[in-house]
Amino acid sequence: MQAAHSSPGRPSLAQSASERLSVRVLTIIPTYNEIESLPRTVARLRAAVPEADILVVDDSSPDGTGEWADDMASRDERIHVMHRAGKEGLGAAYIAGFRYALENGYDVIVEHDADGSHQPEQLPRLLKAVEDGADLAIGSRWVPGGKIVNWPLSRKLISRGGSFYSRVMLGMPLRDITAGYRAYRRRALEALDFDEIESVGYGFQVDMTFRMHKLGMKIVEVPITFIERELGTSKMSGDIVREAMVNVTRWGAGERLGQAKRLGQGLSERVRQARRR
Ligand SMILES: Nc1nc2c(ncn2[C@@H]2O[C@H](COP(=O)(O)OP(=O)(O)O)[C@@H](O)[C@H]2O)c(=O)[nH]1
Ligand SMILES: [Mg+2]
Repeated sequence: MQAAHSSPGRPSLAQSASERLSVRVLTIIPTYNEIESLPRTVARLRAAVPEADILVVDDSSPDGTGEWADDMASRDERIHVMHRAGKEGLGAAYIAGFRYALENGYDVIVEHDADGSHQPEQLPRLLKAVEDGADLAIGSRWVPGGKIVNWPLSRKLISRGGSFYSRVMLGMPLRDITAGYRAYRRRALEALDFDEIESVGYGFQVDMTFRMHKLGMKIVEVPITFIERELGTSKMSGDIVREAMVNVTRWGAGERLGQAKRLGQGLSERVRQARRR
């Protein structure tokens, strides 16, 4: 299933662009009870971006998702599976996937939900943004051209409100800070200390974005159409939203305190200099 022009294991980002630099892409799909959705997502990904490898990170789903993935992996060398002992949240699953990606020499690492919300057919847009220089490409619902299908107003308000609050508190000029459809350049993940990232759920995405921002990484938002799942159930909960809000407030306050301290130090330094004169 590999484009004829690319050397083994070194496909290009965009299928058609033989002249482009060859890179290895890993799409990480965290799963917990996604037996109804994962098969279709994997099939669509393999069709849309055949040169990208897939890593399913399953937290011992009781519904057999992990076994299904094992079966697929035994028949397709581009599919890999990581089994974790129990449900530890999306953030922990992604961090395990990131470590695997770095250890195995991938150049671009993608976050992709199993439930059909992220469309594999739009992945080339994210890869293109990385190819064009982004360290982090965010599939964004809240930039012009971005859309959400099948969300009630209440959930749209939580998403927009969460991004707005994060943007103001953390001082990041981004529209969709909680988005989960993303592509990272290898060096962006290499710059992180994964042990410091504790959050689950949306907080994990905000935490990652904020760290990228502080590291001076180039972050680009690419419009996507997000489609709410039709099968299976969401693992989103009030707790996850609350945790994200508490963390953003804490991080934002930490930033302001740091700024105030630096300002204070600068001022006292200037007073000292003035006295010396
Ligand atoms: N491995 C793992 N995957 C998870 C966990 N929680 C959620 N996921 C997966 O993360 C993706 C997004 O979760 P979802 O429930 O759809 O959250 P929502 O899109 O915010 O409603 C899906 O592929 C889930 O199966 C978890 O604790 N462990
Ligand atoms: Mg979902």
